[in-house]
Amino acid sequence: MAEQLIKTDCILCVWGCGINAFVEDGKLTRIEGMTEHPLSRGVLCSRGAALVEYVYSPDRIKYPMKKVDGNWQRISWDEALDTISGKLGQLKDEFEAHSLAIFCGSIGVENNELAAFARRFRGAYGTPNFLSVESNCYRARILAQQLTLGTFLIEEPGEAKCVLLWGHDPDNSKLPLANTLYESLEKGLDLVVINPKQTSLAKRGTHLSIRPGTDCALALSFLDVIISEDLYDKEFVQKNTIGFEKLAEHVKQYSPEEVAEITWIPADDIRKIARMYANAESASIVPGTCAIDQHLNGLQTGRAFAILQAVTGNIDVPGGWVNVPFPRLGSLHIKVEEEPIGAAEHPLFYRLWGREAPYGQTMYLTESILNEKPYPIKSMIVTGGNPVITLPDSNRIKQALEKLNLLVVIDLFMTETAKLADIVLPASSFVERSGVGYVYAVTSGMPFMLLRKKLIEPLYESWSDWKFWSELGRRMGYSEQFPWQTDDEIVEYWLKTSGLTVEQLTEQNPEGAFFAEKKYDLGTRGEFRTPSGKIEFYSETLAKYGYDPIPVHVEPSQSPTSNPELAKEYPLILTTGARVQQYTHTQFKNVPSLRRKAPEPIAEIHPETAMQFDVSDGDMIAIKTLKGEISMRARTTKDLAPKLVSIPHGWDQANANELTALEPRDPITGYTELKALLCKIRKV
Ligand SMILES: Nc1nc2c(c(=O)[nH]1)N[C@H]1C(S)=C(S)[C@@H](COP(=O)(O)OP(=O)(O)OC[C@H]3O[C@@H](n4cnc5c(=O)[nH]c(N)nc54)[C@H](O)[C@@H]3O)O[C@H]1N2
Ligand SMILES: Nc1nc2c(c(=O)[nH]1)N[C@H]1C(S)=C(S)[C@@H](COP(=O)(O)OP(=O)(O)OC[C@H]3O[C@@H](n4cnc5c(=O)[nH]c(N)nc54)[C@H](O)[C@@H]3O)O[C@H]1N2
Ligand code: SF4
Ligand SMILES: [Mo]
Repeated sequence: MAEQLIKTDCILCVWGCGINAFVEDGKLTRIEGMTEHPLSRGVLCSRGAALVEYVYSPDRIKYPMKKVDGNWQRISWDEALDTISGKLGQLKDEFEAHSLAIFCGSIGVENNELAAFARRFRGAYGTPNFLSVESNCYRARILAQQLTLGTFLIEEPGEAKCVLLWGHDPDNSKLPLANTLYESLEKGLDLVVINPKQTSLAKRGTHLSIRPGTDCALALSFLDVIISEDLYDKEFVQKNTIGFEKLAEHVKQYSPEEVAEITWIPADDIRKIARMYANAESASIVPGTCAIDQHLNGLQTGRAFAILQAVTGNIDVPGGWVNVPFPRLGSLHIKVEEEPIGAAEHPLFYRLWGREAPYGQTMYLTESILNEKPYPIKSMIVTGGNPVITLPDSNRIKQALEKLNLLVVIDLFMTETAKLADIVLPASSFVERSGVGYVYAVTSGMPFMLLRKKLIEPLYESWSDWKFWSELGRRMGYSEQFPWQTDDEIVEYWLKTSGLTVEQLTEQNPEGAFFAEKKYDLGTRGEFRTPSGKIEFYSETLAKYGYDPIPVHVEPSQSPTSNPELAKEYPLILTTGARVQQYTHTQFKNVPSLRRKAPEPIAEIHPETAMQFDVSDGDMIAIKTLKGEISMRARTTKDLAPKLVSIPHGWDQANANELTALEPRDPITGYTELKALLCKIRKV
């Protein structure tokens, strides 16, 4: 049969770049970037380019297996589903529905056919404990904006005259954005990169080398300069905001001189950038996807960013933060009244003004499994995630998962988490099922959607996640909740309410289509979905719950300032999880073309710092925190600020999360500290 071209998208990471896929005799033969895709415009990163290699990897899990006396035994899907449903029924009788936790990894985010189905099963079974990576990723940013602006807005860097790229290295983590910024630089964009590392983009703009975990102080100092020098948008502030006087008074304590001490950024640079940002015709702060949030006061930093955008009038104007509609897809939601774990400790994380988050706070999982607080979690199903490596304090997570009465993992590969399971199930990859791709076009400012087409039949005995959840649901008596039998039926159900049809997205617009227009009218309408109807610089809601109503700088729990005693023994600052283009978290280490490009995890340090510790470029070093010690090869680079160590996450042999802890947590969101800890190093 002749080669067939199918237009679809890549979700080897969250950005959903457009691809032209070529299929011949039921096999995916090759892919190329799809030029019509508005976000990626024909470019693929190295992972996308390795898609075929990934799909046909010999390491795929090929059939369901159960663990018998520590060894894997092949079983049928029937036996697997019977065992799981039998056990879940028993545990529900004995320990109530809430004893089941479902953990959905980052793969669930762009992947409705995985996450929405897992969540539906959670509703049918009746457990509130649907947990995910959003306990440490992205949710804080949504909440910060909702608290301040009432709505989650999206930055529009492609249109902006000035961009503050804050804790973000899109060359590695979001290639489509990096490409947009390089193009804008050619057209005169004022780019400021706020990062302890001088990234490739930082070399093309102004670089502010910041001490990790002090971003809120810098944002507040920008506000001090902008307000005291009268550079703010008076008309916008007067019409649309409340609490400006209190804010103006509050930020006086963050003068550039004071904040220079905190952030290690010279006061003159703080003034210069504050002026540049405020005076720009249009400006967007583009925060890292998690780098700013994984601190003790990440939520408040997010609020400070929203306040900066509002004070300068960069709200819902081209190049500012804009209101992008989400598509209306058929809902799979089933309500569960009971609150999930973590909701009691972080009430706003779970529910704000009646708006419910989809997830509980995963950082409370080990409390529940190991200490049975507030009740025991006894069983867990993990889908699209590898929490043993990606959650903080891996050793404790591992200990908890080992104690479960039932652990089921559905994945393509035998991950460190899968190795702990009682039953492992083979998942199909996204090219073996249909889906709807929109999340990351929308969160990149484009109301754009495409049909993710099934390219090939599921390999081996693998199943799509939606099929697993549906079959398990039916087996447990939830047939009514799981009526869908085929990929086509599901996609049709989703699109029914969206304004776009399956036919349109396969025949007329296989490359995808815009489903709405941006209006840029929030500011002129002056309607913000907060209790006051205005943008809230001062938050009564936060005050009511005992949190700071206006953002304040909070030192990382381990820092030379907050804990000088500890800093004597652990004198370096450790930041974890800077992205590497070849890998998505723990994934793709087994894809040869990618592994060749990035064969091992690398710890970056400044040459002067290396010298102090008698370390040379290329040496193996041990990195030690209060929590543990791991070893990696050191690379010395003047790009990284001195006194820092920057390591990647996602490697099982040198697992960054053996160095991190589940406590302390951001009081509002429950996020943990992954980006600013104290450590020491030695040559091994
Ligand atoms: N290749 C690849 N791409 C990915 C992913 C992946 O695993 N691999 N993961 C995806 C996911 S789920 C996410 S959440 C995003 C993550 O996306 P981001 O959080 O934006 O991560 P990076 O782009 O690596 O940028 C983080 C930068 O922050 C800097 N940094 C570290 N600590 C601090 C700090 O305290 N303050 C400031 N200002 N800067 C700091 C680091 O030097 C680094 O350059 O990436 C997504 N894209
Ligand atoms: N120290 C430190 N830790 C971090 C971070 C950090 O910066 N520093 N970043 C955090 C962030 S932001 C995130 S988002 C998390 C990510 O954490 P995870 O989501 O747990 O990480 P992944 O390695 O992407 O795990 C995804 C798993 O899903 C599998 N998979 C892929 N496709 C499918 C599918 O279609 N179906 C099924 N069932 N499985 C599939 C993959 O094989 C892989 O095993 O890591 C967090 N951990
Ligand atoms: S950035 Fe790379 S891995 Fe992510 S969707 Fe695009 S091509 Fe795929
Ligand atoms: Mo993430």
